Formats: sequence, C-alpha cells, structure tokens
Amino acid sequence: MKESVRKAYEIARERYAAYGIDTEAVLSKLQDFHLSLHCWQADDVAGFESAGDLTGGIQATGNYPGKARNIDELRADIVKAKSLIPGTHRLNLHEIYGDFGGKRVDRDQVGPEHFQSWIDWAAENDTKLDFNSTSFSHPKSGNLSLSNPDKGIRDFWIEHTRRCREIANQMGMAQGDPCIMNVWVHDGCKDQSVNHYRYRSLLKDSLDQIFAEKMPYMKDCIEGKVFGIGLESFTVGSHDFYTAYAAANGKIPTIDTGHYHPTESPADKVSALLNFVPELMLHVSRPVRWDSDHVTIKDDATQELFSEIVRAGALDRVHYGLDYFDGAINRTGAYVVGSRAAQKCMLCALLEPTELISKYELEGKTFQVLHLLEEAKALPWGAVYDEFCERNDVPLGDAVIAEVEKYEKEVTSKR
Ligand code: RNT
Ligand code: ZN
Repeated sequence: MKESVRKAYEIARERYAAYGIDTEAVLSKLQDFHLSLHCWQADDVAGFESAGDLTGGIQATGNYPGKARNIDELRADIVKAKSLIPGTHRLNLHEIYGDFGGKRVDRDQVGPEHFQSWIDWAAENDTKLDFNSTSFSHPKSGNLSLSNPDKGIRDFWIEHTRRCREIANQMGMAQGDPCIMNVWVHDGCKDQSVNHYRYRSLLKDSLDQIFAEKMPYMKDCIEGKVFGIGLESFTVGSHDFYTAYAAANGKIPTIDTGHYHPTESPADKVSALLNFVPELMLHVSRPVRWDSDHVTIKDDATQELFSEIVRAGALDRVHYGLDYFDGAINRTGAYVVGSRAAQKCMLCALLEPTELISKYELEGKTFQVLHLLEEAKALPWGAVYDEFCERNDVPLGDAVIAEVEKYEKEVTSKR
C-alpha cells in the first residue's frame, strides 16, 4: 500500500503542478490546519454534572452502546480518535465536562480549579483547549437564560458565563495560545410572543456585562441559530442579532453549518462577515432536513465553506470547530469520519487553482471558470490526502475500520 500511495502522490503532484499548484506547500499548510474536536460527540452531550436530560432545544438521537461515562473514558476516546486523524488538533470543552471530583458544583460556582486537570492533560497530550459556557440541561435553563426577565435567573447565567471566561482565560494562559470561548444560549419561545425587543435588549445587556472584563488569553465568539426544538417560534440570539453585536463589539461570530434555513449558504457568510469582524469560528456540522447534527462529510456545502475561506485568504482568521453529535453510530468512528472529511475539504480548497480561475473570471471568461472548477473536482486530491496520512503515520482506508473496531471490542463495548 505504502508504495502505491507514494506513486499515486507523485502523479498527483505532477498533475497539480501543471495548474501551478505546489502540493508540497499545500501539505505543509494542511499540517498547520488544526480542528477543534468537540468533546461532546463522545457522550451525546451528557457531561459529568448529572444524568439529567439534554434540554435547550437540542437533541442527540440514537443509542449506540459504549458512550463515555466519565472523564477518564472521555479522555481515552479522544486520544484514540486523535490517533486516527492526521495532524494535531485542539479539544473543545463544554463547562459541564469539568473535573468536579464527584461533587455537585453549580454553574455559578464553577472555576478554573475544575479544569486544572484538563489543562494538565492537554499539556501532556500536546492539545490546545477551547471552551464553551453551558446554558442547557439545568433546572434554571427554562426557555430563557441570559435574556430572562427574571433578574435572579439572568444574573445566575451572567455569573456562569463570566466564570467560563475566566476558565477560558486560564486555559489560554497555560497553553500560550488564546482559548476560543463560544457562547451559545438556547433562549427562545415555543409560540407567539410579543416581548421580542425586551428579550433582545436583555440579552444585549447581559452580554455587555459578561464581556466587560478584558481577558487577554481568550477570545469570545457568539453563536446564533434559526430555532431550537420546542422553541420554534422565536430565537432571541438570531443571526441578525449576533452579527450586529459582533460587528459593533469586535466579537467573533460562530457559523454553525446546521443553523441556517435549508437553502441558505453558510459559505456565503464568510466573505460578508470578514469585512466587518476580526475572525470567525466554525461549528462544522451536517444538517439533514433540520439541525440534526449528523456527522460531517465532504458534501458540497462543507466544501464550499472551506473553499470560500481559502479564496478569501482568511485561513488564519478562522477557528475550525466541529459540532455534531450522533448517538446512533460508533462515536470514535464518528470523530474520525467527520474530522477527516473537514480536512479533505480544506485540502481541496487549498488545491484549487484559484489564481488561474480568478484570472479568467476577471477577464469575463465564464465558460473557462466553470470548466476549471469542474475539472478541479476530478483532480487526484485523494492521492494527496493519502500521502498526508502516510506522512503522519495514520492509517488509511480499511485500516481505520480495523482500528476503530479493535477499540470498540477491547474498550467501548465493555462499558
Ligand atoms: C446548538 C449549538 C451549540 C451546541 C453545543 C453543544 O444548536 O450548535 O453549539 O451544539 O454547544
Ligand atoms: Zn454549534
């Protein structure tokens, strides 16, 4: 196999060179491309706080055996998944995945001490951390958290989110690289309601309070969506709301690819937003008919998203989080498939002969543009990806299945 991978790569290298693309330079860019693996695929967004239901308008479906039940199992699963994904990648933690030592630590009591063991683990495992506040799956979650007219509840969530920024800041300081902290709250209404302006004013005010303190080692991102389950009629943190907030306050909008209307293109947001905001965060997911959070694949929507980032020359202005949670599939395998698919999209984006296509476009030569874009789809990018796996000493093809099945047999099936 090694030999045929090498040969195929050499041919691919020549084919791309004919279009002015240096595959060696592309491979080194791909090596520098870091995903942020979402810890919550390992256990269907359960966390270590309580065995309560998942609330907040999101749902993980499926009951595949072997999910991680505690911090050690989750760490082992992440280490396994990472060993099957070429390159080095970050880990994105949610607050409910703290190391609470068996004690009940309420969300307005959480502190950096509950993440010290994660910080240590990350250093030992050459992994940088990102972070998320958690507004869902809590008795005070209700339908409204940061926009709740009840000041007591609102203040509880403000305190939680403020503390999460301190944790993120601590992580960023320890790892010598900013921790990217995402704020997503589920706030919304199931049915007709008349207080929209009030809720949004409250959310704005809560965010202003949360972000008041400067935190040099972390960056804030804010994530909108169309609607949550059971909150279908109104979403306080809509895209317009957060886009305006981010632009006015220099914050980072999060593009979750499952959070738009079915025919709306998340990819088209990239060039629009980057003219007004410093950076973007991605939550790469796969909506199937709704925000279903299926495992990411290399579909057209995902490809276009990564292509738009590369075409905008914005590789370094984007943080690449994943956000899917499928409980119906081997969860280690899900990490591997989704991460490798995102990498493949990035690879194809980097291999596009954009300069040449752009030249034709600027000359008004439309057929030529279309032709080259179509040709690019069939160039031997797979051979370049296989070579990337070989160089990173990560299995390809069937060998991935064997590894995942072995881990399932020896570890996850015994849970
Ligand atoms: C929900 C958002 C959010 C969550 C995670 C668990 O619709 O996408 O990002 O999926 O925080
Ligand atoms: Zn998301």
